[in-house]
Amino acid sequence: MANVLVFGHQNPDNDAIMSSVVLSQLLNQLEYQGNTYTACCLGPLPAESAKLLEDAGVPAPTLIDAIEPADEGEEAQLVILTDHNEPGQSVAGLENATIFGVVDHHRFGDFTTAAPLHIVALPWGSSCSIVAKLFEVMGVAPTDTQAKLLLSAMMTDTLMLKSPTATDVDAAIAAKLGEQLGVDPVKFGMEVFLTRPSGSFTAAEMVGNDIKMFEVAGKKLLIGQYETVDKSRALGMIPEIREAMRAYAAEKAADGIVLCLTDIMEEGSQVLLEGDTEAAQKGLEIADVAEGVWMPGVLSRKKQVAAPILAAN
Ligand SMILES: [Mn+2]
Repeated sequence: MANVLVFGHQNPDNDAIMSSVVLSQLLNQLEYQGNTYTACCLGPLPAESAKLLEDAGVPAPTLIDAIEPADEGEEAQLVILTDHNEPGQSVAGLENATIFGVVDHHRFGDFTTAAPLHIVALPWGSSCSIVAKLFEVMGVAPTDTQAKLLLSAMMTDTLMLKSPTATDVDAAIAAKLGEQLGVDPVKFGMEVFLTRPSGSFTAAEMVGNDIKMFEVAGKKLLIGQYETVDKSRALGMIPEIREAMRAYAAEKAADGIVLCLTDIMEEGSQVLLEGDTEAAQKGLEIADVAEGVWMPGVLSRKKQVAAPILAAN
């Protein structure tokens, strides 16, 4: 018997948090393989996650910053990665851990393991959709609290099912969870979204709030996304935002940085580029324009920003 640490990616979003929290609960309920499972996170909670967990009386996941090498004669730390699988987006010292499982809805990058492992990867709209399906697979009904936490992340990750990453399966699972809770999933999602204090975000918070590192054409490219219900405030801060992008890229030793200012209501993104973004310009077919480039319909970093950049290089 071991204690397995369960965590989502760096700069956690609501899906990274809720997938680790609720999956840990499910595995503990099942006493799965006789282990215990501890939900962890690799950064501060997003505001909506903190509020949802507090309202539900569920303890926040444990903040961890690195996995240390095992002592002589000890087994390596077991981990489950949720909502990510690429080492560059994971905990420092991941190489010191044994990956017990992955529950994810992203592409697989550089990934090898020494032993067989649990992998549940489906190209659905959120990792929490997969966790919800795992309840069904394991024959367990989610409690109302679990249903609420899962549904919240399904809605934030798919931008209320509007993102092209949302599938019919997500819509069906959301409808079922909404029925259990007696809420309309989209309305509920909007309420969750509006608990974010995004109206007061600084330029640095817009840049660092939700950002991931990718290796493209031998270079390190950061791709960030700031979701808002009104992009006008951010558009008035472009020089500051660009300065914050340069600072963030320098801090992370990235070659270039892409930031999508995504307007959920207008359904599109203003895309800003800083540093060496040749790969991004090629993939997105846009230029590095001072005020950024408006890309209508672009809501998904994964599918409409990262994927075309990776595919073109
Ligand atoms: Mn996700």
